[in-house]
Amino acid sequence: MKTIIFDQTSLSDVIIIFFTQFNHLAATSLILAFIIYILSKSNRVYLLDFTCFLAPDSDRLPISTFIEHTEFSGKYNTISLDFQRKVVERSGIGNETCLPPGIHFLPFVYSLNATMEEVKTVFSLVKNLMTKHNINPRSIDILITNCSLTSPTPSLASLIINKFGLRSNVKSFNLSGMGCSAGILSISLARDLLKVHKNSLALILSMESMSSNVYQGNVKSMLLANCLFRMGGAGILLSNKK
Ligand SMILES: *[C@@H]1O[C@H](CO)[C@@H](O)[C@H](O)[C@H]1NC(C)=O
Ligand SMILES: *[C@@H]1O[C@H](CO)[C@@H](O)[C@H](O)[C@H]1NC(C)=O
Ligand SMILES: *[C@@H]1O[C@H](CO)[C@@H](O)[C@H](O)[C@H]1NC(C)=O
Ligand SMILES: CC(=O)N[C@H]1CO[C@H](CO)[C@@H](O)[C@@H]1O
Repeated sequence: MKTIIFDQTSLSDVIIIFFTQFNHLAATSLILAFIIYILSKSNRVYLLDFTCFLAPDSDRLPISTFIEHTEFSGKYNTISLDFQRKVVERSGIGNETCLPPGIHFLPFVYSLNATMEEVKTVFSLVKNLMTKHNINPRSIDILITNCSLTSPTPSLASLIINKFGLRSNVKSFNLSGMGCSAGILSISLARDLLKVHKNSLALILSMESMSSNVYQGNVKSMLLANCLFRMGGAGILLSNKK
């Protein structure tokens, strides 16, 4: 038979143990509470989803057609033509890449009209993203558009607000004329805005626009853009809602 005898010293031990344990408990729950507090305060930004723009098949321009069109345009010397051919053939650009309708014409059509038609075609991805997630355009709080060179008036942001019926007090930003870096900048801008504006939904439209931006000259570094860029765009939804 086992007996537990508490003498004076062991009793005080138990009390000490109880209090140290209790301290551990208290410390643990304090740390837990602190972690929960930090988590609830932390400015997390979530990527909900994104869609990429898929141009209609009618906009496909095989490499051979592109080369032929640049030859017919009469804007380039032989060295530039050879250079473009070499780069296009080795750059990984495929025969199924797309260029806007204006570039399919001979000679190319560079009008603002053609540019706006291209922009509106790319806008279809916003609709796809909204319907995919059943998002009411009026629930968007922040809108950022990103385009390399096309900077129309009214702005791309205003065009989207009007076309899709976003709220009139949506915080909108149109980054244009910053080249490729605008894509990264627009994500970073959205993140910073979401850290300040609680419970918000941000839509980013990042797009290319080729119609009026095909370079017609003979400077090699500028010619590279003709060979590497094609129609494209992405719609990205970010949020800080839990
Ligand atoms: C594009 O099509 C041409 C002609 O059919 C072919 O010779 C060439 O290899 C194709 N290029 C690519 C990248 O698929
Ligand atoms: C210019 O805009 C009109 C009306 O939207 C359209 O019918 C026409 O095809 C456009 N022209 C070009 C070159 O894109
Ligand atoms: C932002 O726009 C530029 C210019 O159109 C483009 O080159 C870049 O790829 C875009 N960013 C993203 C992430 O698509
Ligand atoms: C250059 C440009 O288009 N700026 C516009 C960006 O978007 C804001 C808000 O829609 C407009 O006020 C600017 O004019």
